[in-house]
Amino acid sequence: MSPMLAAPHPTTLITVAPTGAESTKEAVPALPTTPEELLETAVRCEAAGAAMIHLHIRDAQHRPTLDIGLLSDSVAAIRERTDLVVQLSTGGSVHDPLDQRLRVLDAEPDSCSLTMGTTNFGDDVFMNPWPFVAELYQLAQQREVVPEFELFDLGHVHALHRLLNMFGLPYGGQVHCDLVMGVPGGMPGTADALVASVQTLPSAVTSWSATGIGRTSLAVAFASLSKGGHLRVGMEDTLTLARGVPVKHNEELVSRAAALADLAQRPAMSTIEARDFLKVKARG
Ligand code: KMH
Ligand code: ZN
Repeated sequence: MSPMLAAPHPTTLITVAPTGAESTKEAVPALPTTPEELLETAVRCEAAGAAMIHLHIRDAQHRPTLDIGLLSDSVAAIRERTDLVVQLSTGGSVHDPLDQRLRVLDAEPDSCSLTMGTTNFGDDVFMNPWPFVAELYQLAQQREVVPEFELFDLGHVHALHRLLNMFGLPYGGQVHCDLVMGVPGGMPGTADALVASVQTLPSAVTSWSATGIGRTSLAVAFASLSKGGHLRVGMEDTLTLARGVPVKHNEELVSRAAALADLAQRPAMSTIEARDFLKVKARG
């Protein structure tokens, strides 16, 4: 007898990661870095089908910052103008100290990213030592913030097993992961690597998305949809729509993801559904 195929979720959670910490405004003028640009981006991406925003913010000089006042202002502004699930990056930039990254939760987001291990990151190192991961996770549980586990490598999947075994489920009881694929130093952005990761996810995982860096974006999106996963897109990860065609606005990447989700007959999830799907806390 052939094994039962689990039905994929009928809709697709689309997360937009509009800015990141790596590209400079000088090199990429279309990158949303000011509060006004971020807000406009959030509104347009929600209309195009995004239900969650993964947020890195910049200071007045367009440099990455973890300033709590600025983070709190961004969270409040996006909550006021959209119904997007607001996820703050706790990864920050490769230069951010661990104690500042822990303090991101003071800005009271709905969700926070939580990377499951140290990884080479181009010429840099993205530091996520185990004690930091464990502390951030327990802080997210206490603050009732839903983590999204960022998995850059197969070893990170193994670390997620360890974390859940040691500290139990996150706030809300759902376990949502994001495969970040194609980072130079992490796993490649291929269907084979995606399948290998998904096959070893802990049984407690209730949903996962995937994003492919740079040119791996489409291959990863197709692989994710065909394996029943969700999508993350945005200029944090991808700056071109095709070879030589720069992204002019994050909305283009979200619209393309929504079109792929439609083709897969799993249309974009609404923000209302996403809040229930991820079991984020109702905040004022
Ligand atoms: N900027 C990278 C070093 C996250 O947001 O949590 C880390 C990153 C992951 O973007
Ligand atoms: Zn990020």
